[in-house]
Amino acid sequence: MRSATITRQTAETDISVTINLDGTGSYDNQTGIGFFDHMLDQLARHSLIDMTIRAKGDLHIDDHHTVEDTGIALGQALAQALGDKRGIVRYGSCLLPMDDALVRTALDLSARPFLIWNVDLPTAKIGTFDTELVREFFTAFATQGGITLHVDMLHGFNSHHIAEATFKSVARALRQAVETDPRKADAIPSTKGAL
Ligand SMILES: [Mn+2]
Repeated sequence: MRSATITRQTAETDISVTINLDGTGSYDNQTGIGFFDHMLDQLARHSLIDMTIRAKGDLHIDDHHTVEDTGIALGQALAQALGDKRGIVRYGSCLLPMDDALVRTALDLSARPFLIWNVDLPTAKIGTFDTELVREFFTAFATQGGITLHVDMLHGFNSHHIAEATFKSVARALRQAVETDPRKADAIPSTKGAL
């Protein structure tokens, strides 16, 4: 079973993340930020990665530390659960529509963190949630997860739909990339022999 638990404590946040890459997409995510929980639930549901997250952060300041640090812990959990990446498909992509929003993700579980983010969220807030934190989350997740992550918005005018489409699109791409390749289950998918 490819799973991992990460606990991370700082003066700003106290976070635990447990994931299972070979799951069914079950989730129990509680960060104290309603919209963010909704997004993390989408990430689990559409990647088929089981996900349990507890985050207690300094929300009296704002949501920034909690969202960023959850991204860090989730990225670390992904990297740990992948181990030496033997047998994985490695690459994934997804073109995902949600009403007005159309978002394209291409990713490589390369151990070379890189985020290309061409997503324009037209409002500063979704409810009480700062929309700029969507990018902060994926920056932290890609950096700690060792993901080359390209996310491009092709259309969209509703911030909730656009944000949700980014999480679903990344989730679907991730689902492909973490899958075990039945034709190469014993090999690390790189001509270098290491990822
Ligand atoms: Mn929604």
